[in-house]
Amino acid sequence: VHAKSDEEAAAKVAAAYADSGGPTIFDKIISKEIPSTIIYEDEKVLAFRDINPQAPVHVLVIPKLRDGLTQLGKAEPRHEDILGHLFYAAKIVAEKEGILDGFRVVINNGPTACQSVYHLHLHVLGGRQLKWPPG
Ligand code: D5M
Repeated sequence: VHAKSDEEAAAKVAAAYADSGGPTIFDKIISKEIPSTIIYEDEKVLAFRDINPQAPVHVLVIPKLRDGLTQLGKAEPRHEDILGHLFYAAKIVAEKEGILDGFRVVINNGPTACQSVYHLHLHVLGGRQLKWPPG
């Protein structure tokens, strides 16, 4: 019961912040004000370990420039290149982490999907048998 109300409370907070376009914790990760374990980086994207891993490998891939991409649902034609770049970076991460044979890429979009950080990010998950469907 507690877990459920905690989840509901978190979803409410997330909903309030959703799409506000304000800064997020990922800005500080990009600027390296907050430390992270970086798995891959280039001029456009950063990939780092999730602080709350849901699998032995759990890496987030984010655009360094958010450019309005608080969530996938805000994507516009101008974002096509960065969206492709993010997916290719997810493949590089899977390769580096040795999970190319089985991994999952997830994007949570909006409070109903439990998105908590409003800076687009791909979750790359693997290193164990993954179940389907996810919760
Ligand atoms: O996923 C947001 C993810 O961001 C969630 O899995 C935790 C992760 N997170 C939050 N803060 C940090 C820091 N400081 N380092 C690494 N990972 C972090 P969502 O899809 O929005 O729920």
